[in-house]
Amino acid sequence: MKRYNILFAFSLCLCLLLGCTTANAAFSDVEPGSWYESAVTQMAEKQLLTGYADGSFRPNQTISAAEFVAITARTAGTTPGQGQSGHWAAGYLQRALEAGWYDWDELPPTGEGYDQPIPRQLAVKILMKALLPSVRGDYNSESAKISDFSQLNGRYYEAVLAAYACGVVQGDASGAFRPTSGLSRAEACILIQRAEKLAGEGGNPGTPEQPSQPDPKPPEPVTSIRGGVSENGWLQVKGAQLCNQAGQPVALRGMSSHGLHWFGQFTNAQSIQNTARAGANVFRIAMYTGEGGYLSQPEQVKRQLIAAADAAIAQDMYVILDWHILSDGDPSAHTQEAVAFFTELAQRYKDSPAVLYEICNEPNGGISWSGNVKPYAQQVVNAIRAQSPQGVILIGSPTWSQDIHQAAADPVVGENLMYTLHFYAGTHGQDLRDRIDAVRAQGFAVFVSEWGTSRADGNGGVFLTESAQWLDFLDQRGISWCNWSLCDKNETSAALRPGTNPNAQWGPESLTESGQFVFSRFGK
Ligand code: IDC
Repeated sequence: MKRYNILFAFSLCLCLLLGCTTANAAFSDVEPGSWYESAVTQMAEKQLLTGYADGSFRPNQTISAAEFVAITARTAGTTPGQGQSGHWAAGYLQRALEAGWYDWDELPPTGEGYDQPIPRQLAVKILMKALLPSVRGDYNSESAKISDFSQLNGRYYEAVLAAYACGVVQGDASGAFRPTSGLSRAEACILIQRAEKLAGEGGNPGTPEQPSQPDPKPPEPVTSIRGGVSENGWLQVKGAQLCNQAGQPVALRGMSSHGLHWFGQFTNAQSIQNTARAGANVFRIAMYTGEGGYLSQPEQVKRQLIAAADAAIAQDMYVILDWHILSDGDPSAHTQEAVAFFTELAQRYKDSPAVLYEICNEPNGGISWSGNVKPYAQQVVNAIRAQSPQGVILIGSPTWSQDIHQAAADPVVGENLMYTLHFYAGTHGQDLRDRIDAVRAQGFAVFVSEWGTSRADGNGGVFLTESAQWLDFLDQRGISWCNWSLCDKNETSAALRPGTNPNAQWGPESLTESGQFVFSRFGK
């Protein structure tokens, strides 16, 4: 007994002498008094992080995506789900993906990026979504703090601006954020701890000068006219609102086809009539350009498109001709083909008030609005206008038609133009809704020409609660939409059950869970 007392007294003295605590003694390489010591120690005590088997923490090592997400998830109190790969952190990553902290393409659930360094912009997005989802930063004041703001991908603007506004991120001595570099394990701990502290305080609303910036006030509900072409005539864009010929707000709601060259059977007269009978007043024809679509077999695919458009017009529906770029993410790579195509189609349909032109489904990849999409859009708009003076034209934007704020900052010149915003209810939420409000407040019109009840990969879920929240938001603003997609593919976003007959009338048994929900929302 005596011996233990002596030992205890000895180690206590030693600890007092060295100023050590029990927890940092747990990591051989966490230096007492270092800038990160207390963050690491406290987080270890709370079991939010662990070190390595050899007793080290490796504070200077670049943190991997899996490590970052796991620590953030534990900090947020998230319990691991059922991972899709055997990776140690797959359960946390699955939960984070489901919660919409990141998109599937940023960290595919197959796991190949899990052990790679996480880029700072993605880390900040995950952190803000997980712990401080309601914080916003003012674009002008916060972007001015970031010397390399131009390096930041538009997809991360909101999260990074918010993180600067509330002080989670402070930038380095030169004011740079270095969005695509990694961050050390020590740095990550500091960021996560700062965010946790703010979250505990109820979330810091933003910069001190504008402490209580309220969320943009939802507009008064728009009473929008439904009905088809015979009732509404030529459409026109007045400010942020799509209106009918008489100038009343109008809302189009309907289905998008899947790829015309893959699931063209569901663009026939009977299928389109089935959706019209359920109350849809618009049909979108998704004509893939890549992936074996129009650019590979133009005549055949164009014939199919015209047949589908005529079938929709015969049902008194509006119809969207969609130049469906996807794997071919840069629209300006095929400007000539698009100009020729839209010139021909706009000439053909110049007297039909039913036709809307969607000129680039979803620009993506290493492209920019001002460098690629806008120059393309301006040329195609001009080509359409040479034939059709007033047909409504829908324009996509980078990041799979999410960067409408970039378009609003540098808009295409012309009348009756709308910007498309695409969302998937299992992936996208409030930040995109806020973006819609911000862009509309600037006077630009938004058309949701594609959305899904699933995750952004067309699968997962279905997310009907989130979908209903989205549709209520759109209804309230009189924003038009088309749902992805009218096909029987075995994926949750598909509206039809596998094997559905395109030549028969459909009952509820023909529709998937997604299809039943969407058809019930056309608003007959
Ligand atoms: C998906 C389809 C899927 C197909 C894939 C690639 O649902 O069956 O294999 O495209 O062609 C989009 C695109 C849309 C995608 C959809 C879901 O506009 O073509 O369809 N999505 O991933 N943008 C976001 C999601």
